[in-house]
Amino acid sequence: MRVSQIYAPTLREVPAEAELVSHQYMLRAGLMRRAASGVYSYLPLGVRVLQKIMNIIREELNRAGGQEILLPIIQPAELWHESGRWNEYGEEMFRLTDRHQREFCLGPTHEEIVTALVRADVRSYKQLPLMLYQIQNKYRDEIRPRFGVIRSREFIMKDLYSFDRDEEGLDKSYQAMYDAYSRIFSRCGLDTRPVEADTGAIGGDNSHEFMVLGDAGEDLIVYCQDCDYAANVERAECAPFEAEEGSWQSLEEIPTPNVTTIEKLVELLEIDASRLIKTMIYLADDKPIAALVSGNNNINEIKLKKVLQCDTLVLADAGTIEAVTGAPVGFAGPVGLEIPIIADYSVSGLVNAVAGANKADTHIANVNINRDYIPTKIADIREAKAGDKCVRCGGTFTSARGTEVGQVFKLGTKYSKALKANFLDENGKEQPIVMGCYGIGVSRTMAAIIEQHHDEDGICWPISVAPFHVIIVPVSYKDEEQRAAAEKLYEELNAAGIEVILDDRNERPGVKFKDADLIGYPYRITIGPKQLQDGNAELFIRSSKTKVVVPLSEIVQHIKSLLNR
Ligand code: 9G3
Repeated sequence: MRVSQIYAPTLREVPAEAELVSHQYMLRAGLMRRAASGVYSYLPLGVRVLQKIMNIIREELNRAGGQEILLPIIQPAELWHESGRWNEYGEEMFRLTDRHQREFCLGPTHEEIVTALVRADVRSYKQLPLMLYQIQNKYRDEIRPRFGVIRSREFIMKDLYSFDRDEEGLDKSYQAMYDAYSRIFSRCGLDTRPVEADTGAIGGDNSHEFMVLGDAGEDLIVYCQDCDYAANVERAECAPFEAEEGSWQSLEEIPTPNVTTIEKLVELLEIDASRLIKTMIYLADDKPIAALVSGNNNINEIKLKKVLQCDTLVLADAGTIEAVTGAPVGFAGPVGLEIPIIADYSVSGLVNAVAGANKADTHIANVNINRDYIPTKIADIREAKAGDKCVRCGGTFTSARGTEVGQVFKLGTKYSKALKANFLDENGKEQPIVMGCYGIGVSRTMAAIIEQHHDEDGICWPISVAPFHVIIVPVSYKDEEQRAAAEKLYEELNAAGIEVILDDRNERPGVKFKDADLIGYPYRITIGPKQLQDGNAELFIRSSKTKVVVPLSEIVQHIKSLLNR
């Protein structure tokens, strides 16, 4: 390939809409272009990288027993009615009708489609286990597409679905995928960390997210420095507190005019926030409940919803708070409440705590659980945070932001029951197939690799996913000797099966070097007049920015050894 021919328009300026470095470089290096908000076109260099990522994925999934299929993008609404999910996703789902007014959606995921495919043909346990995957565009109408392809409305996903006869089989499929993901991401040069995740709306009982750590990440995770526990804060378990010692004092009202926040209360009473009971009033399935957590923690609403087993959970508005507590917002407390109370472990062990008095401008001291209020339930309903004790080993949690590039789920029989995908076991008894689903954001992975492999000059591609391995840059292509030497080397590298691109433009050397650094080819061979006289060329290693002079007669062998060929 030659630079004068490839469609890879590089940009000098940083596009205004790009906040993230990977988004900036993907536009500037000519890997992709924006077609609409959250919709992108991939250019030749971008496609070459995507293909390499996809081939690494295919090699590892095929090795683990996966079979590649290709599922439809337009999906009939009937299947989503059968699974009960047609109305679950609202505006995020792209919906359309065909010429006969029949309803369809553009596939945001493929559980329904693949379960309907399998139920028609799998009838016996002898046909299980089965692992089917596709690499295909997905469509989700994000409210705020941002960060380039990291959060776009059309994106490329590899989604694999496993079909087993029982939970034991699912555990094996899940582990096989978990291990395959570790190999895929490390072969892509991506440092990922698997974390325990919440299964969310898709059901099933547990899941792991493969996270790329970085400040641009939209997810918050906590991980332990002393053991390998790591979890999305949506799911991270919190260690119970040991109950405090101390004799119970009698209740005492404290005038706290206009003290409606934890901070002001801490300042006024000169006590630590951990000694306060923060009382949050929610509507769970439209019924008021109180959730208690210590002043230095936050409620984790996903955990609270699970404890309450409710469908909807929203914070109560000021009117409801006044009606339920008899006081304006900021003075709610557990003492005297007539509604169910869920107490987090961070308050259930407190002795002589301070809480709102359910009275305007008043708090109450020396509140003790089971004397002054009886919780309906004591549970882990708080959001884990840095500094918390590790629930596994007692070590200390650290927090970090992360971006999910892969996710593995145990679905169980949620879809096979809903869509009647059954098989006959050895005794001829009808059983629902046990499923798992496993996604990798392929376009998101490309962006994540750039996030982890770049410097101030541009991208530094790992060899495994680089669009080309080597770029040859003659200082002057017009110069007869330099051109001849460059063309000869180009032929030799191609003949050696090395992916090489030749910069044959009549541009100033500086422009050619800047483009090569921006696009991030791993190796650059510069053919310059001085070194050429001695039969040498200069080899530039992009990632370490080191230069070495190599005789032209040895350079092919040198590149081969660098590529471990
Ligand atoms: C929808 C819409 C958005 C969605 C979903 C459905 C996320 C949806 C969860 C998954 C789970 C796994 C297979 C590959 C790995 C992830 N956003 N999810 O189900 F209709 Cl609009 O997609 N699916």
